[in-house]
This record gives sequence, C-alpha cells and structure tokens, in this order.
Amino acid sequence: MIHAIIDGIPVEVEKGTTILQAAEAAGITIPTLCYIKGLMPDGSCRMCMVEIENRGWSKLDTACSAHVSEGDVIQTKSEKVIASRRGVLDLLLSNHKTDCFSCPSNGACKLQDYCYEYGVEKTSYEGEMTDFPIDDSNPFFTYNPNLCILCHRCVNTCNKIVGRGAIDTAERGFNSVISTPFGVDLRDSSCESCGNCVAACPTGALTMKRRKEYRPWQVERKVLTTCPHCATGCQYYLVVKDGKVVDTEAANGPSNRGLLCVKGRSGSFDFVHSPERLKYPLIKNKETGEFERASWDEALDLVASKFMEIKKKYGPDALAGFACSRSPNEDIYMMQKLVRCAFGTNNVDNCARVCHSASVAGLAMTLGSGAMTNPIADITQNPDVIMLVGSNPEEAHPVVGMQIRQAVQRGCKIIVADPRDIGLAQHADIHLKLRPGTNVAFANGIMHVIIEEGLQDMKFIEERTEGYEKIREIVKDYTPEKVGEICHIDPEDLRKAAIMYAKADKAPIIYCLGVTEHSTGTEGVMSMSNMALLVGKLGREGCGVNPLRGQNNVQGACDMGALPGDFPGYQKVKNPEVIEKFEKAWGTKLSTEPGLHATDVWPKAIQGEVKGLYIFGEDPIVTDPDTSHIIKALETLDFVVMNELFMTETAQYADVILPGVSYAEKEGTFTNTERRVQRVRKAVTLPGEARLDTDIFIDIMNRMGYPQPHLTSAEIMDEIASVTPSFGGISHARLDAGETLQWPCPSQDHPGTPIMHVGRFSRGLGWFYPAEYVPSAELPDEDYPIILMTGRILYHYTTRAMTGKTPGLMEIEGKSFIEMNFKDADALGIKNGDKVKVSSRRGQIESTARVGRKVSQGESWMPFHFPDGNCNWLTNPALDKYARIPEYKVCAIKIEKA
Ligand SMILES: Nc1nc2c(c(=O)[nH]1)N[C@H]1C(S)=C(S)[C@@H](COP(=O)(O)OP(=O)(O)OC[C@H]3O[C@@H](n4cnc5c(=O)[nH]c(N)nc54)[C@H](O)[C@@H]3O)O[C@H]1N2
Ligand SMILES: Nc1nc2c(c(=O)[nH]1)N[C@H]1C(S)=C(S)[C@@H](COP(=O)(O)OP(=O)(O)OC[C@H]3O[C@@H](n4cnc5c(=O)[nH]c(N)nc54)[C@H](O)[C@@H]3O)O[C@H]1N2
Ligand code: SF4
Ligand code: SF4
Ligand code: SF4
Ligand SMILES: [Mo]
Repeated sequence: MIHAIIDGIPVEVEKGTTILQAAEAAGITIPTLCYIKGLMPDGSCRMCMVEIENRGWSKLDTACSAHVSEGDVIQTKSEKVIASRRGVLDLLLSNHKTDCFSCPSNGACKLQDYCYEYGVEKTSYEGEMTDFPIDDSNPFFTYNPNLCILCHRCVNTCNKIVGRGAIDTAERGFNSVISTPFGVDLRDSSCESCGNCVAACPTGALTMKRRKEYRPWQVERKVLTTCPHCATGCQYYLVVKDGKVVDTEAANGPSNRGLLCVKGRSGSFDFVHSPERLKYPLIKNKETGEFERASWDEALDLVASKFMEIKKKYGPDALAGFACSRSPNEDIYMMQKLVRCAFGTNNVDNCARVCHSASVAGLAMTLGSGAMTNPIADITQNPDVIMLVGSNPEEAHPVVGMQIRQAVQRGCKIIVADPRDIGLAQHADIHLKLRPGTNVAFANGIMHVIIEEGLQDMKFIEERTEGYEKIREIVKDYTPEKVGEICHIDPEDLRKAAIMYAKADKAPIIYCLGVTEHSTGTEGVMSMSNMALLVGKLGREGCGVNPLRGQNNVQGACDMGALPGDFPGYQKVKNPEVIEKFEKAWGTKLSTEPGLHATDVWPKAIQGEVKGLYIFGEDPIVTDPDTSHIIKALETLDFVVMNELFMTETAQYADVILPGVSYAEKEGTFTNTERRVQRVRKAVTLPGEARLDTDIFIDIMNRMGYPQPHLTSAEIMDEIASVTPSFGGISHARLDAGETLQWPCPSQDHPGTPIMHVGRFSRGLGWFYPAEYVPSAELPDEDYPIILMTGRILYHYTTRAMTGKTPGLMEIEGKSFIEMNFKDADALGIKNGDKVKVSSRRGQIESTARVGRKVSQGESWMPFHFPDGNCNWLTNPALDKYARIPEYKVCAIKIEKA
C-alpha cells in the first residue's frame, strides 16, 4: 500500500492507483473532459491537472495518468491548478463557438459547466475561427465540429468500448476534426447509430437530434427500466416531459454496463406514443367484417361467454392461448393461469416455440435446465476462446456483440460457425462457413478431432457424465474429411477449431437460432452440450453452453409456465404431485394432460379440433412459417381474441381486440437471457381506455367463473414466488432495493445463481445425447435450386410493430431484401439492387437483390421484418420432433429476375 495526502486528507491506496482514482476514493472530485473510466487515459484535455508538492519541485501533472507515489502531497485546488485549468478552458474556447443559447446541449454541457465554475467567459485568443461543415446525415444525431474540443471521448468510446471503429480524429493540427475513415458522411460509414459516442461527448459537438425537443430543466422524471426488445436486458432511464417519453439515457446495468444499441436508445419509445395505438376495445361486426368500438363490459362479456360456449360444446381442449414474450412475467403468469384455471386446458405456449424451444427441451434433457448456463459478463469479460455457433450478436444482441468485440480486442480468440460472413466472422480466427442445416455433423466432427487428439476431459467425463461410450462410437465416423464434405468446410479448419476450443481454459459456447430453428434443432442444441461435456467446460466461470435468448422476456415466458407441459418453474404437468400442489394453490381442478404446442395448434384448428384462440401479443401471420396455412387456420377458428397494442396483420382476423398497454405504461419484471430478473417501471399513463393486460385477464377469469381477485404486479410476483421454488426469494421489494437476482433464487436470503451446474448438473449427471446428422426436411432440387435462410437485422425487431414506428430506423432500413451469391446472380442475370421474384413450394414474393459474397453459392438469406415481401410466405413449417420448432433456417427456393 502507498500513502499520500490529497487536499490535506491522508489516503492509503494500492500501488498503481492513479491520482484521479485515489481522489475519487477520498471523495474529492477532479474535473475531467477526456477521461473514460476503465480505459487507458487519453490525457489530451489536461483539465485534470493537479499539483504534486513533494516531487523535488512543485510539479503539475494529469491526475488521470499520474500514479500516486509514497509520501505524495497533492493539491487539487491550489492557485496554480486553478490557473492552469483556466488556461485550458481559455484555449478550448479559442476554437469553440459560445452561442450556448442555441445549442441543444445547453444545460447539459461539461465545458459550459466548467467555464462557469472557473469564471471563463470568453477566450483571450484573437483570430478567426474556422467554420467547419456540420455532418447532419445520421437520422438520429449531428456532429458539429465547431463545438468539438477534440477530447477523443467519442473516438475512444466507438473504438474501444463499442468496438466499432467508425470514427477517428482526422489530424490536421488546429483544423483537426472527428471524421469517419475516408471522410464519408456518418450515414454512409460503418457507424451503427448506437449513440454511445453521443452520450460520451462532453459538449454540444455530438448531439441527438431529439434533444432539440426538450431542455434538461423541463424533464419531469427519469424512470429506470428495462429495454423491451432483445433479451440482453439493457437498463436505461425513460426521460419524461409533459407526460411523454422524449428520450432514453443508458444506465449502468449488469448486462449493459452503460451501453445501449440503436434500438434501445432510439427505437424504444416512439411506438409508445404512436397515433396507431389501439385505445379502446373493438368487436368485429360479422355482417360488415368491420371492427366497431365497444365498451369494456360488452367486449369482456362477449369474450367470456364465447369461450364458455366453446368449452361446454367441445370441451376445454378446444381452447388455446398464446402468451406474449414481450410483456412482463406478471402478465404472462396471469395469462397461463387463465388458460389453466378458466379454460381448463394446458394448451398454452409462447413464442419460444418458434425460437428457443429446442434449447428449453434439449438442454433440459442433457443438463437438466434449458437456460443459459453462465452470465453475460462471464462469457465476455475474459474468455480465451469464444465458440460462436449460428448466432449473430452484433445485430441480434448488439450490446453483447459490443462486449464480444471488446474481448476480441483484448486478445480473446473467436471461432465462428455460420453460413454467412456476419460481422464477427471478419474478426474470427477461424470462420467455418458451413452449409445451413449441418450443425450436428459439425459438432460431431469437432468431437471426433478432440477424441482423436486425446483432448477430452476423462476425469470430468467419468465423474459427471453418462453416455460417453455411445457418443464416442458415433463420432468415430465423423472424420474431418467426411464432415468437410457435408458442411462444405475445410477439414483442416475443423481440426484447428476443435483443438483451439479444447485446449482453451475459458471457452464458452454461445449459440442461437442458427442451431435451433431446424427440423433437427433439439439435436443441434444437444450437440452443443455434447461438445462442452466432452471437454469439461461446464459449471465454471467463462465456459458453459449459452443460448442467447431472443425476446426481452422469452426466458420469463418459459419460466412463468406459458408452456404446454410445464407449470411455472418447469414443474411438470405430468407429475401428479405437481398437479396436486397447483390444484391446492389455485383452488380448482386442473387438466393432467400436457397441452398442444403452438405450432400444432394451427393444423388442429384447420382440422376443427381447436375452436377458440386467445392471442396475447403475437403476430403469427407475419412470424409463423408458411403464411397461407396460418391464414387458413385463423379463418377456420370459431373465435379469436387478441390483446394488442396495434392493429397487426393477425389482429385483423380477430373477433375481439382488447387494447393492452406497453412496457412504459406498467409495472413488472422481465427476465433476461442470463436468467436475471429486472424491473420494468411505469413511466407514463395508459392511452385512451386501454387497460392493464393483467386486469383484462383477471376480468375474463372472473366472468368465466374462476374467482380471481385483482392484484398489483408486486402481489402477482409474490404469488409466483409462493408456487415456484426457483423464484422463491424474488420480490419487487428486493429488486427495488437494488439487488439483481438470477434464478434459481429459492429464498429471501439467497443471492441468486450466476453460474449453473457447479459441482452437479440439475439432472444429476450430464448426458451425452447420441446425435446423428440428418439432412434438412426440404433440400434444393432442380425446381427450387437455392437454400433460403431467414433471420434478423440490427435496425428492426421481429414484426416491426414497435421499431417500425421510429422514422429514423425506417430511413436506415425500410424494405425487404434477399442476400445472394454473385455467382448465382450472374447465372440468373441479376445485378445488385434488381427487383427479384422469389418462390418456394408454398408461396411467392418480390424483393430486392443484395448481391455479394456474404452467402455461399447455392444459398441465400432474407430478414422477416418487412411486409413488402415477407419471407414467411416461403418458409417450411416442417417441425422438430422434440420441441416442435419450425425449420425457418432452411427451405428450397427459386429466384428469378422480376
Ligand atoms: N435487431 C434484432 N434483434 C433481435 C431480434 C430482431 O428481430 N431484431 N429478435 C430477437 C429474437 S426473437 C431472437 S430469437 C434472437 C435471434 O438471434 P440470432 O439467432 O442471432 O439471429 P438470426 O439472424 O435469426 O440467426 C443467427 C445466425 O444463424 C445463422 N444460420 C442460419 N442457418 C444456420 C445453420 O444451419 N447453422 C449455423 N451454424 N448457423 C446458421 C445465420 O447466418 C445468422 O447469422 O434475436 C433477438 N434480437
Ligand atoms: N422467417 C422467420 N420467421 C421467424 C423467425 C426467423 O428467424 N425467421 N424468428 C421467430 C422468432 S425467434 C420469434 S421470437 C418470433 C416472434 O414472433 P412474434 O412474437 O409474433 O413477434 P413480435 O413482433 O415480437 O410480436 C409481439 C406483439 O406483441 C405486441 N406487444 C408487445 N408488448 C405488449 C404488451 O405488453 N401487451 C400486449 N397486449 N401486446 C404487446 C406487439 O405490438 C407485437 O405485435 O418470430 C419468429 N419468426
Ligand atoms: S453511433 Fe456508435 S457506431 Fe456510430 S460512431 Fe457513435 S459509437 Fe461509433
Ligand atoms: S465530438 Fe465530442 S467527444 Fe468527440 S472529440 Fe469532439 S468534443 Fe470530444
Ligand atoms: S442490446 Fe437488446 S436490450 Fe440492449 S438496448 Fe439493444 S435491443 Fe435493447
Ligand atoms: Mo425469438
């Protein structure tokens, strides 16, 4: 330890501590402009100068970079220091306009604050200021070089924290500016509009355009909440002015560490106040086919009586309900309770069915729990090797992607197994550009090499697993050469990848829908756990098998029992003790038959076995495979009810639409991908006559004869805790007190569980599933010669119900497209940007060709966000045998010039 005196206060710090850190620990604030916590000091602004009295002569030094030495006597506010800071500010103003009144950062500018504090009103330097052109090309923010003090915070943020490297300093001495490489406009650069640089800028040089709409002193409140898009679970404040959300501000949450992506920062509140929001109940007039405004009593009476009628006439199993993974745990719990207690069936499911149901089923079989094994921090902070399979986190979980880019900058190696040149493939040490649908062969090949090289962990295998002998026999056949042929990859790359993964100490597998959305999705998932079991990379830090869950609360939707075979907390419908427990807790007889999977409800509806459907916040016409069969099913159903925010494509087929409320208008919790339960808080009031989704469910339950008292969100969480052992210790009160809890959290004094399967798997022993490679259900042939994969892009979220309401996002990406290989395009006479006709055995659409090398020859890729040419008219509804997940990632198509 080292001892020093700062402003007369004695401090004791570890060797290597900077003066800035030591002062902070002693409660002394030193002004800074360029400093970013956690990064190497830039030292460019010189605002943090302090005086060190004892070093032979009285010396000024920058507190951000100078280390404390034994016996230092430091002054942070001496006359000399103050004079130096005044000098710094004077110099900064020499090239900075001071028309603060017209600046959007007025009142939120560090330079302005410091000038006021140090009494610097104008510069003493003479001469003309250069007038630089303003870059206004980005839809969300502006760069005004005339207000730039060249502190580099933006550049350091973009390069070292966001890991994007979209901007740099164009050094031209006094004329230096922040610029994109080659000086192109921000709009045309590699900038992904995340705005983290803007948040870092201490002046008005980088400002969000929406800051013109409000002044800091007009803000009524800032409400800490959780992003409603992906399952990263970023924390931020909703900034409220005049009862409206006008902005967001990143918070330092456990998974986002102060970062946000473009959707969280700029795409998470326009939809809340959209004029397109549904504001009152609607009932379809059977004669005209038009929706008519109804009172809540009319609508709820109709819903309850129609569902009762179907239940009486055809039995409870003729009813089904889908829960909304975008909504809080408390809402989802009530929805599944409605289906089980008032409908009397287990026909309840959520969008995990079309997403990660293969993870839920597969990992439950092999490890005993279908959730991500390790926390985000753990798999991004200091792993040695990341094995990334069928996951595109830079676009789908961008704040995780940013942290992976940081890890790669710090020297972490990365293996990417993905059929496309995704962004991270460019940083990859090995990119296995495998043929879609061949994950099982790839994993078996990896295991073949590991065993051949003797790199398996025999101690772990013997102590903690079963089924090793069988998998060893199976993978004998999967030589790198054979796998190379199946997967269209170089056998040498496969060998290198296997050895790199096996030899690394900390090596998480991170995977996503490239693994699950196949007719062999569950086997793909179990192949991921096979690889980890073989090398003992489970149950410890920096390892594990990590499915990045999709929707903000899809982990929660599964946890809350919106699954046909599971009550809350994965307590099995098939277990008589569980039934007895819930019958007692809920005071009613319950069905003992596992219900229908969501993807099986559609064919059953067409066959007439399911008659009534309650859809809470899903849009299956847009998102389920083979759109025509979904439309047919919706048309065949007797009665369809929806809770929705918007008049979606599916809503138009409903008989009754009940206006629900968005995450910004209610209390609750979301559970992110790392099993972390986080609060959602009400920032603004409900629109029109909209009612809380939980109140709607409760009213219907009562009207259907199941007595359910009205409860607040916090009270519902208490009920969840009382029936769900893994949530036993979770309450709003604990979360509001600042704790962050990852389930399992069985009791009030339990701190939660960051890493699963430590010492013992949830199922006891880890099981090697004997997986053989089976080709996809529909392979290319003469008529349909090209494989189509589908997925998502950074700027939009699923159906765009929410992100489509943000004009800036629509400006950046607003239209359907199809990625093609240049050789296929050449052969078909198609050029980049051409309109094309795309067809499969199930439908035909038009789109625009994006020609290049991103996908391999014979393969193509489309997003499913855009209504002009939605790929789900083409996709194959073939289902996986365990999880009933559809094969979105492989179908056969034909592309023609339109
Ligand atoms: N911007 C944005 N983010 C989102 C969403 C969104 O709509 N927009 N949706 C959220 C949801 S619901 C989810 S579930 C997640 C999904 O997140 P991801 O699964 O990461 O996203 P996808 O684009 O569906 O697919 C991931 C990758 O799988 C690859 N792939 C396709 N076929 C195969 C294959 O056979 N094998 C392998 N190894 N790879 C393959 C694709 O090339 C793609 O890069 O994203 C969430 N985040
Ligand atoms: N081709 C292809 N298709 C796919 C995929 C793919 O990779 N390829 N991915 C699939 C995946 S992974 C998923 S998860 C699905 C997603 O499919 P969906 O779940 O159908 O898509 P979302 O857009 O998330 O639908 C959510 C709806 O809920 C509403 N909503 C949001 N919050 C609330 C609330 O609090 N209350 C109420 N009442 N309503 C609310 C929104 O307005 C929106 O219309 O799409 C699947 N479809
Ligand atoms: S918005 Fe994001 S990607 Fe663009 S320059 Fe700023 S930090 Fe970099
Ligand atoms: S734009 Fe802002 S953060 Fe970037 S160098 Fe200029 S003043 Fe600093
Ligand atoms: S990474 Fe996901 S949770 Fe975070 S801000 Fe972006 S969309 Fe929201
Ligand atoms: Mo998803």
